[in-house]
Amino acid sequence: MTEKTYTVEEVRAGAPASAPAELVEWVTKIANLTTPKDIQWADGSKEEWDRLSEEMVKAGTLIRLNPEKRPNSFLARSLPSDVARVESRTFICSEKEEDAGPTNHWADPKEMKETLIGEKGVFRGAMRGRTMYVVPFSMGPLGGPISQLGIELTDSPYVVLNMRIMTRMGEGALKLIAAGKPWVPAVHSVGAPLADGEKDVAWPCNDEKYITHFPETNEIWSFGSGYGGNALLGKKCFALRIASTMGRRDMWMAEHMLILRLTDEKTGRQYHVTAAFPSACGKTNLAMLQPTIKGYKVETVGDDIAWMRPGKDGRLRAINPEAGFFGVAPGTSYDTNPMAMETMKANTIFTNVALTDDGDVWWEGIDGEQPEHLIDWQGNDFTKADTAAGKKAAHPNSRFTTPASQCPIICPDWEAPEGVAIDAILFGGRRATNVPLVAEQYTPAHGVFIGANVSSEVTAAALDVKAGALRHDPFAMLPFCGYNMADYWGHWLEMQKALGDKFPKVYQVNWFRKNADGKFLWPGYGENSRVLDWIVRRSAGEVEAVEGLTGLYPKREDFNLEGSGVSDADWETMYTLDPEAWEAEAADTEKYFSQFGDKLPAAVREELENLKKRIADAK
Ligand code: O2Y
Ligand code: MN
Repeated sequence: MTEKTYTVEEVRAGAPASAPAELVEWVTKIANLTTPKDIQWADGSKEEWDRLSEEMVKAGTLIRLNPEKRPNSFLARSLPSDVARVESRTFICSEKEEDAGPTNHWADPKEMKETLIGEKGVFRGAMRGRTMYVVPFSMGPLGGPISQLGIELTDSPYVVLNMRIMTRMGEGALKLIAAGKPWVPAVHSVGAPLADGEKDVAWPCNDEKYITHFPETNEIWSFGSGYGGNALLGKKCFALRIASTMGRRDMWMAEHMLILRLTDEKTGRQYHVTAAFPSACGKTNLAMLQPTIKGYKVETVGDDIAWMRPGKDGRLRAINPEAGFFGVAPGTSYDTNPMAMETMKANTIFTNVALTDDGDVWWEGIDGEQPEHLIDWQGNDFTKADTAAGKKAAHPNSRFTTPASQCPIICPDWEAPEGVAIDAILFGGRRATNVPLVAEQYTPAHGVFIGANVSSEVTAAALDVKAGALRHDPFAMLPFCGYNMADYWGHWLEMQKALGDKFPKVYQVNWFRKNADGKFLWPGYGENSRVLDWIVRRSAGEVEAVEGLTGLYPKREDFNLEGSGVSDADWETMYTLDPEAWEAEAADTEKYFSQFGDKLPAAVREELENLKKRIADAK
């Protein structure tokens, strides 16, 4: 079969009039590399969504859910080998290895380009027999001062539909690009070319995967996966890995953080909080928290990523660069997150959840009794006997992709182009031992130390990380920082210096501490509003704190525990820290930090010494 070739004129003829010459040339170049059967320019319209979703239903990639239960919503089932991010195949291709640092997989940019687009490169002919979609998108509100633009070329219509939910995709973004705004080029292929007459499969992908980032040229190339963060390149690849390097160059910050607004309804005072937790630790639940203490209201700005820049007033302002939520389904219910359940009532794509006999979705942890019969995420019959045998109907990393605008508590300012002014920054993880409920930084550098020290018991969000083990996940950015982690800590220190006392204080939180019987000491969910209450009162200077081993702790009498069911004894246990255990923890931190050598900022090293002194004093 002769490969299809494209001329610039041919590509131009199929492009919207607003497409600039430089873009048409790039699309032509990638089309001649990947040789798709045709090219479609995505405009983000409803007509396009209807057409593509219908085509995918016919192709067997999507199942239309019962419109009476879940209007305009679909179920996709991926292959078992393509169900999550693949960290071992995620590469940072900076010129110098030390700029990727010891926590990233580094690849030489020239060698990686050879692997991707060289004579025998994996992208050569990768889109054969498929349509290449040109997807212009904006991360952040169109034209906003903190927003950024990108173009994803993809051979996956599933990606196009998801990008329409997760980003501001289509005509509006293209117009800004046409007006000369810079944009990030991102190329994605499922890596499953079709020979003439070959029948397609429901979930094309390739066993060989490359999720690659070129920070010096702001390029993203992703090959072999059709799933989530591997394929929706606006999310982890752009909004975190590439954006973190852009932020470093230009004095802003790209963070793995939710953003919420907390309003004190008595005074009308609004506080904005960002929070970083390792993947699948309940960020979406916290972003949509229903406070159990009276007088507070939470509104959601974002659930996963925050881009933060100093505003004209010198305060740190944050936007959510995304337009949708790509949340973990299992465990989500009207009990744990009613607002997420309301958000996904319509116009939602579900991936790898179970299907009910009446055409709706189901997963472990959803409300109500398990139906007698289900179709599991791999398309097989599934009954309670399977559950009893320890099987899961929904994949543990199954997801819903749903528009943020449908969230009943979406913040009225969630699309404010200049962002919201941040009052406090939280870091957390799943820690059954050692880490108390909440602690405030001693100093800004101690805040960076708190972030650098995040570690958590691992969940299912990545394919190749052992679940259950404790792993260091500094700033919850371990899989997402596009450069040397120690330089990233240095960048935080720089930002703190630049903003002075306007830089928000850092708080360490842990909802997951257990007692000796293995029971959680803190009820979590809506009760986390009690922690937010203390944090905002503290950041407003209304309450005092006591010096502790890991930071400044609340005084029991200042902390609202009324009606929480948490006893004084539980509180005591949460704040009982074993100096021996902390000695071991500090030794482990020292070992972890040693991999960064001279790059480790002196201020962070000093904070480790300060911790060691506090431990020695406590012994
Ligand atoms: O992208 C995936 O395959 C799942 S991972 C994910 C999805 C949404 C939000 N956060 C994450 C994460 O791993 O942090
Ligand atoms: Mn995330």
